[in-house]
This record gives sequence, structure tokens and C-alpha cells, in this order.
Amino acid sequence: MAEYRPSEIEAKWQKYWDEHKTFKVEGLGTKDKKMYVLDMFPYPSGAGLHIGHPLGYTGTDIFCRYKRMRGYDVLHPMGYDAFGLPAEQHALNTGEHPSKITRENCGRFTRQLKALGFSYDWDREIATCDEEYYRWTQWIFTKIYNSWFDEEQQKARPIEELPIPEEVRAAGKKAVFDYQAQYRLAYNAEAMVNWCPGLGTVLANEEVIDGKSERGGFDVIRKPMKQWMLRITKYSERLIKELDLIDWPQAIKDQQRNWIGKSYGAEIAFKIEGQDKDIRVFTTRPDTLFGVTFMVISPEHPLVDELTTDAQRAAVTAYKEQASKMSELARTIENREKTGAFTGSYVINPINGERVPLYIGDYVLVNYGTGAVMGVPSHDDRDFDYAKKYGIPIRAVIAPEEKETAAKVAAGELCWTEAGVMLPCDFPVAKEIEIEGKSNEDAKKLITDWLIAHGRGSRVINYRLRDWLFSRQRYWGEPIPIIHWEDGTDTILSEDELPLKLPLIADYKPSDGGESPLAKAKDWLEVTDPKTGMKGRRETNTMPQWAGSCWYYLRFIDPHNNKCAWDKELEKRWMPVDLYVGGAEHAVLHLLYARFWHKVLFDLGYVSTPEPFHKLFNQGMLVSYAYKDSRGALVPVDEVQEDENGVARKIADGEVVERITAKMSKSLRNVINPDDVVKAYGADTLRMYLMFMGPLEAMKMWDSQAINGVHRFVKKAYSFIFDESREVVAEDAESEDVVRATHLAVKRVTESLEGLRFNTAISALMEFLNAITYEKVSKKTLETFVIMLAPFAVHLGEELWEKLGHSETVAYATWPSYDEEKLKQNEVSVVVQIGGKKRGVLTTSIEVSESDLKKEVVALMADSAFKVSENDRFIVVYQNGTKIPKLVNVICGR
Ligand code: ANZ
Repeated sequence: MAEYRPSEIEAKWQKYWDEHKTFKVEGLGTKDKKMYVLDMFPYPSGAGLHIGHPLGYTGTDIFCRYKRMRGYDVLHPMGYDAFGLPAEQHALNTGEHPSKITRENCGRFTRQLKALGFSYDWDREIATCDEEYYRWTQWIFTKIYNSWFDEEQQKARPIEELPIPEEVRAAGKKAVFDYQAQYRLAYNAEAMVNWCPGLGTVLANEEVIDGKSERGGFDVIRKPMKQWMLRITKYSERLIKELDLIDWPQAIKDQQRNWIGKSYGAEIAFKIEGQDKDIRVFTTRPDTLFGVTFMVISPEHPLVDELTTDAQRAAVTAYKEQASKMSELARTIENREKTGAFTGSYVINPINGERVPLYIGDYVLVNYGTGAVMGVPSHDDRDFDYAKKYGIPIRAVIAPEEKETAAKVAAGELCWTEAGVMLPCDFPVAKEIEIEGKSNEDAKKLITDWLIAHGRGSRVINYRLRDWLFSRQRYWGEPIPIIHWEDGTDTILSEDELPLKLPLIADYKPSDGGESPLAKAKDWLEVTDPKTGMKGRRETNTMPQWAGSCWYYLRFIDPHNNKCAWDKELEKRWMPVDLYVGGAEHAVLHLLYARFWHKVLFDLGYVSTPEPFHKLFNQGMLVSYAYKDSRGALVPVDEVQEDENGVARKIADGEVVERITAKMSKSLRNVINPDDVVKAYGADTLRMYLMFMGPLEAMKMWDSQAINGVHRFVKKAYSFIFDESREVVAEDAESEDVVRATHLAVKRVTESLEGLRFNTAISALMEFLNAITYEKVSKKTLETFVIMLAPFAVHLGEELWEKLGHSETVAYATWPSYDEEKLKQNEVSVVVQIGGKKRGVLTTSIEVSESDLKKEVVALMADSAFKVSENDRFIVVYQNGTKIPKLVNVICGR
């Protein structure tokens, strides 16, 4: 029999698919049903494909192949998220244009992906750095820029539809421009930004982790700079509400909700003592208003200077200076020591008329709520710390049920932040609204109602989400197609002026002061309006890497269109993405940004669905192992040897080390390169192993031994079909067991695939092969096996299908169906024991009666040395919980 040679088979079928464009779908497709399956496209890094990539990609590929066999038009594209820092860093070091290295890397990724047999429609390949792609990324930006958000209708509308007040219109073009600028969904503003000197760029809040850049781990400082911002905050409510329309993992929905951070509360006006002005605070706990003993406003609050008394000025100025050096993130770290300064001024609590000292403190952020907090040390941890530090009184107004804790809270020794009962309170308003003894939830309502009735407060909702900082001081990104004119106005390029191409430059270093390297491309930078002769300067910032990935799923639908970004009919046919698979690390960045862009496009009528991705699935992380020595230091795998008892020792000095689970990393030398695995076992084995390791969503450990088991199955499948000595029988000559095993396998594989449970599908295939290996089977059963194997072991599937006499690809074979009736068992094998020893097996109906069973046993044994009679004692054992016999033990001569 021919030997299984994966390298030959795989090359042969990859060539076939390429030449026949087997997985190409054109236009609207031809079937009734469509299925758009999308992988999160990779950044084409210089390191090539990581083993984590094929994990998710194999899952989606199997699902696509299955759906094609079920008669769906399947759209399954692949491309590259190709702008980004590493290529620019490379350019900085080598002077080589980033597009060159990016193109090379994309080519390498494509070769690696093709070697894994993925059924992408490669004619749809795109890279976000292609001019024909970013032309439309820029176009979408112009649409966002030229829109405003109508609060009443809760949707984006073209800027021309924004009502302009008469007096603004009368004041001229510049006044109208400035007015519109306040409403555009993309705006230019001086903002405190996260400036990362190490990377030479600003970063979005989402890209900063614990005060360091997510990429590279460089320090991040705060600095005011002119930046482009996108008003994603206008969509806060819809981004929360419309999560209900989609089928995403609960954990990701929760992360998005938390990120957007909706808080219900009240704004309360405190009068400034001796003035006719208020400071408003935002609080989620109006129930604590009687417990206020101070107020803290942010050091950047606009009233700070005015309200600082001469005696306090030096201290306040010094404190402001200190606070300005800290990032917002550093300022919000929990349990940080509280700092601040007294302004010398007082405000008046509206509900009890008390005089409340006014402080500044950096734990209050200027751009959240109103930038002012009422200090309630008895019920807020931060306020408690602050009050302790500055000797401010603590007054409890709520207490828990439990007596001992309640006593501590009442004495001001403990801060109580949970629900509780309102304590007795002598202030007249407290008496008037009768809050004593009520739950603090009731008190929230009563106090807010009182404030509203007396014109001192209102109910408000706040969102934690901030506008999206959209500009980067980098070269390798989409240029923002804006011209700043000398008269202080801007214009955005029109559709026919796009793409605004990145100019070729020789020096990729950011210019001093943090401007993008594009500021050095003088010919590109400086423009003159041919009509008016006015001079202008192009925007030098580029877009962040997130921009390209915000809409790539739309371009895949119509990737070669050079008239528009996508055709409307095609968009209607294919959207939304039915299944989107990728890592959970994109929970709040990419997935929130893409939803936001999509909603703007929806409001403007460019797309037909409110949400882009219907079902989201996160693949789990693939980890490997490493070792830890007695000091807790990690030891790379190649510095350790395990003996036959599994004891691991350092090769260098014999020290015993502990085997641990670790993330794959270059330094631990435990990274698995997919190319090596393909070389050793073939892509089909790699694919099957990746899927067999465990549920796709679970974290899994790469085990170089376990892949052998899967490889044996693949080889067995090959020899099963290639075995020339096999007798192939007619369909009606198959035993009931074979028929049942086949229907059972079809049911299990089908159901597993529908639920994306690839590991259980493979188990079912393995059991199926075991059940029929030594049986007489029909050609149809062999075909059933091959069709079901083909989405997993894709090359082998084709090879076996061909061996069974087919000249067309198996990719569009009809998926087998099963019949529940056939799963039912009619006959059963019963073990016959005489005096406890096995002496034979009989096949009988599952409905056999006990007396018939006796007769059959007597008949079976009649020709043997162990004759029995119906008068002997028969003990019948049944299958668990059924009346189907499993075993009969005959005790002779009773
Ligand atoms: C008084 C109070 C009493 C509060 C109490 C809490 C507990 P979330 O849920 O995140 O919206 N706060 C308001 N604006 C702030 C700002 N700019 N910077 C820092 N903190 C601010 O939090 C709302 C609560 O955070 C508000 O409710 C306010 O403190 C504080 F027992 O007001 B609270």
C-alpha cells in the first residue's frame, strides 16, 4: 500500500486550489444562504506566523468548509493590518522604506497561511497600507469629519444639516466654521495627551498600561498638544444598548459596558461662600449629602485660581505644578496616598447650609463628571483617606445592620461604602423628608427629589468613556486629509482628491517637539489654494493603526472597487459578519472602535446593519511550558533535561527545577513555529492537533508528545481508504452496527460543528473510524467518512476523495445527513456465561422476552460441551436502566 506522504499530498492540493480558485466567491454568490466568516487579520510582523494565529484560523476554516458542504455561499477573506510601528522602527534603523519590509512580511505570511491549507478567497487579499485601501479609510474619515451627532435623534447627520444660529451666520464664514467645529464627530483640540518620548508619539488611553506604553513598555507622560479626536462619547448609550443585538461572549460585553462606564447619579450645586456662583459636583451617592465635610476640586478646575486665597496661593501653586506632571492613570491608581491643598475658600452644602472647606486634590479628574467631588469620608474610601490626612471631620449618615460594624462606622473609625440604613439626623430637611431608618437607596431618591424641587440639583448620567484620541505623530500610517489654512480654517479633501498619498521621505525620525516626520516633507506639506492664493499646511499627523482595522470587513466584500468603498448591494448581501473569531485582548479597543465607525456609517446610510459582527468567538491562549528554579527565576526549556522519572534538572549544574506553564516567549525558547510542525507532521496533523487539544475557547498547553496520537489517526485514515484489499459491499449488505455507527458519527460531528466544538467533532471521527475499521462497509460509508474528515484534514480529504473515484474537489460535496431512527438499536449481543465463565455470545432482538432469551441460550449451547436446560437457573443482567439484556449467567442443575 502507498505510504502517507503529507508533503506531497499537501503541495498537490494547495496547487489545485490555487489554480482552480476553489474558494473564490463572486459578487452576490449563487446560493440562497450566505455565511460571512472573518478572522481578525494579523499584523504582518517580521517574526512570521505565530502558532496562535493558526489556532483561530483553523477553527474558522473548518466551519467554512462545513458550511460550503451545507450549501452556503461562504465569504472567507484574509488580509493584513499593515500600518504600524515596527515597520517604521525598522525604517528608522535601516533607512529602508516601511512599505518594502511590510510587503515582504505580507508575502511571507501568505505563503505560511497557504501552507496550512486555509480556504480563503485569496483574490480578496487586502493590506491596510495599500493606497487603494487607505484611500477609503481617508474617505470614511471625511464622512466622520463632515457629520455631527443629533442628540434628539441619537444619530449622526451630515454637518450641512446642523442648524446654525442666526447671529453665528451673521458673523461670517470663520464664525460658522468655528461653530461647526464644535459639533463635528472629528475635531482638532488642544488636549492633555499621553506622550511617549520612547516611541515619539502620543498614545490613546487604551494603549497605556500602568503608566507605560502597551507596546515597548516605555514611560508615558502628560503633555498638552493639538490632536485629532473622534467623538465616540456621543455613541456611549448606543454602544451599550446595542450590545443586546449581538451574540458575543458575556465577558466581552461586560468589558465593553465597564469601559463605557455608565453611572447614574446627581449633579448638586454648592454655593461659593460670599459669591453668587455655584460649584457643581457629580455624585453617584446623593444619599450621603448630609455626611459631606469638605469638597475637592481637580487641580485643573477653571475656578482654582480665583478661589485660592492669598494665604494659600503658594501652597496651591506648588501643588498644581506637582499634579501636572502626573498622568491621569497614575493619578487614579487605587490606594495611592492622597495629596492636596486647601484653597482657603468655602462652599455651602445646599441641604443643610453647612460651611464646607474647599480643597484641590489630584484624585479628582478634571474631565470626569464636573471635575468636583463632595467629600464624604464616612462612605467613600478615597475621601476617608483624604480626611484622615488633613484632619477633616468624619460624619456617618448610613450604617450597616450588623451592630459591631455599625458602631465603628458611627464613631468614624470605619468607612462604610455598602448599602445600609439611614442614621438619625437632626438637620431640618432630614426631618422634613423623613429619611431616618430608610434604606440608603430610598434616601437617594428622596434627597435628589428635594434638590430638584429646590433648584439645587438634577439627575444625570455620566459615562467614563472619553473621546478617541485619533492622531499619531508617525510616518507609517494614513495621512489625515486635512489642510490648515492661514486664516485659521481647515478644509478636508474631497472624495476625488483621495488618496492623499504618503510622501516618500528619507528621514523617519519624528521632528523635535513631537511633530510627525511628515513635517519634514516640505514639498508635500506646503500648499497654495489656486483660486485665492491662500497658503496652507497639510496636517502632519497620521491615523492610528486602529483606523485600518475599523472597516476592513467592509472592504473584503468588494475589495477591488475603485468607484466607491463598497457596493451597496454587495454590502446588503454579505453583512453582517456572521462569525468573527479572534483573541479576547481586543475586547475594548478594536471591537469598540469598529462598532463606533460602523454606527456612524449606518446613520449616514452607507451600511444596512446597526452592528458589524453578529457572533463573536474568542479563541483561548496557547501556552507552552518552561521551568522555574528555586529562586523563582524562569529557566528556558533548552537549558533543562528531564530524566525518566520526570525529574527536571538544569543541564549546567544539575539543580532540580519545577516544570510550569508559561506564555510562549522567545527568551524561554518555548515558542512553537508552525513551519517546523508542518515539516515534521504535515499541515493536516497540525490542524487536527490544534483543534483536538481542547475547546477552542479554552487556554491550552502545547504538548509535543500528544501531537503523535493525532498523527497516528491521520495515517490510519489514509491507510483505511488506500487499503486495496478492502472488500467494499453494497449498502444493504452493511451490518446494523455499521449503519448505526455511521448515523451516530454524522449526528455528533454535525452537532459539534454547529456549536464550534471542534475537539468533540474529532473524537467522534476517531470513534467512527474505530467502529468501522474491520467491518464490511459500502462506498457510501467510506465517502461519508471522507466528507466529514475533509474540513479538518483538508489535503488528505481531497486525496481520499480522489481515491474514491471523484474528479471534482470535495469542498462542495454534500454534507451527509443522519436519521434518528437509524440510531436506534434493534439487535444486541448478549454474553452467555455458564457458572460465571464466558462460554458464548448470542445476537438477539433488543425486545427479547426473558423466556425467549432462555430458549435462545439453550439452542446456542446445544452443540457445545456446556448443555443447559430451561429448568436451570438463569440470571439476566440488563444494560443500565433498560430492558435490553447484556449478559446471561446460567447456574446448572438447581
Ligand atoms: C460623593 C460620594 C460619596 C461618592 C460616597 C461616592 C461614594 P463613578 O461610579 O465612577 O461614576 N467622582 C465624581 N467625579 C469625579 C472626578 N472628576 N474624579 C474623581 N472622582 C470623581 O464614580 C462617581 C463617584 O466618583 C462620585 O460619587 C464621586 O464621589 C466621585 F459615599 O460623590 B461620589
